Amino acid sequence: MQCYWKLNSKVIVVFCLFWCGDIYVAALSSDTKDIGSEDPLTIPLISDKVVPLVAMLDTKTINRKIKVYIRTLMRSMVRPSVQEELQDVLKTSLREDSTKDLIRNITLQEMKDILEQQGRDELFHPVNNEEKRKQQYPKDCTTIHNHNPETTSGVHTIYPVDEKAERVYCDMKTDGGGWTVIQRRIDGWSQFQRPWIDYENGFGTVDEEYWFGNKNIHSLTSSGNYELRIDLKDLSNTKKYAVYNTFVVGDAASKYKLTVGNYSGNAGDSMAIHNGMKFSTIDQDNDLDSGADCARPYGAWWHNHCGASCLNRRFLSKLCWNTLKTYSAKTSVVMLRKLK
Ligand SMILES: [Ca+2]
Repeated sequence: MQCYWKLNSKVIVVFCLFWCGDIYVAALSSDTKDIGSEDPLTIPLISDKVVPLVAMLDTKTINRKIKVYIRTLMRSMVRPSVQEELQDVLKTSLREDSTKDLIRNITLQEMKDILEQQGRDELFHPVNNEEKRKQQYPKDCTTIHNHNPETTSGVHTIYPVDEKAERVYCDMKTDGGGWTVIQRRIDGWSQFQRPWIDYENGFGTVDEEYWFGNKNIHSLTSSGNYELRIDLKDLSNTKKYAVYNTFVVGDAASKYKLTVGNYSGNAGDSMAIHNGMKFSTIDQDNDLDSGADCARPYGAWWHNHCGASCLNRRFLSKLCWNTLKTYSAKTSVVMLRKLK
């Protein structure tokens, strides 16, 4: 092994990248495979007095540092879900009993050939093609819709937080489509009187009634500009809607604080009073009403004082949206869409 040891030089980087093919597989399967020789290395040096010197370098130290560097590099370059996919593709192409050894010893070219045969060669350059990655891991229904406007409404898989898959209902029809549904109440089938952790992570059935999860909603609305749309059916079965061109939900530390504004629609603005409020659930009273725990009678929401709007309330108590003529709503669909 030739080694020109300059810590601040790009030589090492080029070396490491060159070695990626070898290490790629090692990083996928195990950390046990050594790279290069660990024999001491002789490097000729010339001093400033033009006297030849000979230095002995302990390559074990160098190799260890390079290994750490490459592993770090690979972990930052190849996302875990891509690694899992690669392993899955390889496993389906190799005999089960010898998969482990083969994965460990397979060459870069062999792996590429297998991925190409499987039509998955895009995994080979997962972070070099951002647009492909976005299509492969759509963050929301807007991305799915933009990629293929013919996509129909229904349950799709999106990746709102990193590359963690979440099933969600996409409305590809209303006002041009591309909506990620974050809440739906239609028949009272799902229990909505739930604790903080459930509202944080989401619950329910995505093709029925559900809450998408404050973590997911925060992740989406902090990654770009989103509009919020709320579709309601009032007590006389008349459809009404409210759209907000500003909609942001803060992080867990802010108690998923709501920022909402720029209303339009025909349902009236029953959210304005909740602007700037923290989220409250039956086990976390973050509202401004010191005499009441708004989430208990009115359901989990960004309560200021109790009421005005409460679409997560017990279904039999009727959902409230007090700017409707009937004050209450029978059903609700809450969804968001990324703005251009
Ligand atoms: Ca209170």
